[in-house]
This record gives sequence, C-alpha cells and structure tokens, in this order.
Amino acid sequence: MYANAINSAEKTQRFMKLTGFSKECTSIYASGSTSSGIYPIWLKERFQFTYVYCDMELVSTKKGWTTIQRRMNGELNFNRGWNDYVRGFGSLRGEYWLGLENIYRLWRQTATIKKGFISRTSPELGVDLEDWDGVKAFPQYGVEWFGPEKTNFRINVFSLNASGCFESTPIFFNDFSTPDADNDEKEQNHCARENKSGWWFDDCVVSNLNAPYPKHKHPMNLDDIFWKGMFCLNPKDIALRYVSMNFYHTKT
Ligand SMILES: [Ca+2]
Repeated sequence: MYANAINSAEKTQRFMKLTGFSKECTSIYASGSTSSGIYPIWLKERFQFTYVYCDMELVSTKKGWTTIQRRMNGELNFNRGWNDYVRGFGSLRGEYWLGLENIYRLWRQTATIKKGFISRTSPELGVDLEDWDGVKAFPQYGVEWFGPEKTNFRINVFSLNASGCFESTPIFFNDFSTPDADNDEKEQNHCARENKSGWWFDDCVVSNLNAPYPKHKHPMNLDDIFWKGMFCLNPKDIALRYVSMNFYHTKT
C-alpha cells in the first residue's frame, strides 16, 4: 500500500539517486566525463533510460551537447515512414535519428509549463555544420515549443544568432511530415515524399537535415541536406558533408 502512495516524481528521484543516471549530456560533462561517446540518460517522463551520443567537443562555451541526429557519410537511408521517425533509427556510432518521441521527452526534461507559459529552461538546439570545402558553422537556436504526437511533433525554433548568416529561423511552427504523412503547409504538394525524408516542412523547404545525402562537391540545393545560412557563409554553395543536431540543457 505504501509503495502505491509514492508518486512517480518521487520514484524517479529515488531511482536516479540509486543509479546515478543523468538526464542529459550537460550534467554528464559537468560530472567529469569530458570524452564524446555513448552514455545512458534517464528519460524522466518515459520512466526509462536510453542511450544517446554526447558530443563533448563542439566548439562552444557550452559543453555537453546531446546529439539527436547525425549525418556523416550517407550510408543510412532517411527516406522512411512515420513510425520509423517516431521510434528512431540508425546507429549511435554512425548516422542516426534519435526518434521524435525521445526528442520530445528530451525537450521536456527541463521545460516547465506554468499557466500556459513555457519557462526558459527549454534546451537550445545547436546545429553542427561542415561543407565539403571544410567551412564550419555552429548556429544556435532556442526551441520554444515542441509538441507531442497529437500535434505531429510541431516545433518552433528561434535564432539565438543576433546577426550574420543565421539570424533568421529555419523552422517556424511546423508539424513533422514523412513520406506517408503529409502535414506540411503546402496544400498541393507532399513535401516529405518529394524530398524523400521526414522533416518539419513548411512550403516546402526552408531547412532539411534529413534529406538525401549530397554527392561529393555537389552544390548545396533544396533537394539535398539544406540549412539556411550556409549559402551566405560559403558563396561557392558547396554541399554539406557533416551535420548534427544537438540539444544543450541549461538546467536539470
Ligand atoms: Ca501538403
């Protein structure tokens, strides 16, 4: 009877105390594990742990980023349906997509909603970009909103880059779409099917890091991996060779 009276928050705290699981990579870094690699984290709302890749070497004053997506060589097929994008696919050591359900829970690890307002402990999104010329960028964004599956995992991202190539937002209140689920803003088109990937399409492509992997030295274009702002950084418009999406949690 007593056990039933313990609410889930207390259970979670007890379990974490017993196991020492961290909830994200920021606190793993802070606890002294400063090497990039695969670590277990505790997803508090799923009441389970999952493995993630922690990138501890990103060039930023903030250390300990939780990697939710990575492209590096084109070996993984990202032309997949809704269920795969919800569950996640790929290998944490190579290319992967962590899964919308896990990303949603990760977003909520530190976000609190009070009286309809979301506190600013929502994680930041850092996008690690490198093109075939070796031009690198690491623009950062606030993830103001990330909805559950019933909202098609709608996301809103605002730029934290006050000026320069990345000052505008690449994703503005868009639902997630896949080749078998058209939730985009363009009525006549099915952006995810046309762009062979799942993404938060608008009308259609403002950004797409899940698009088909580009050919070497190919120009960056809307059909391949695309991130607004890279055109401005490298006027030669060379395709992206490496991209990853990472969350930084300021507080847990
Ligand atoms: Ca459509």
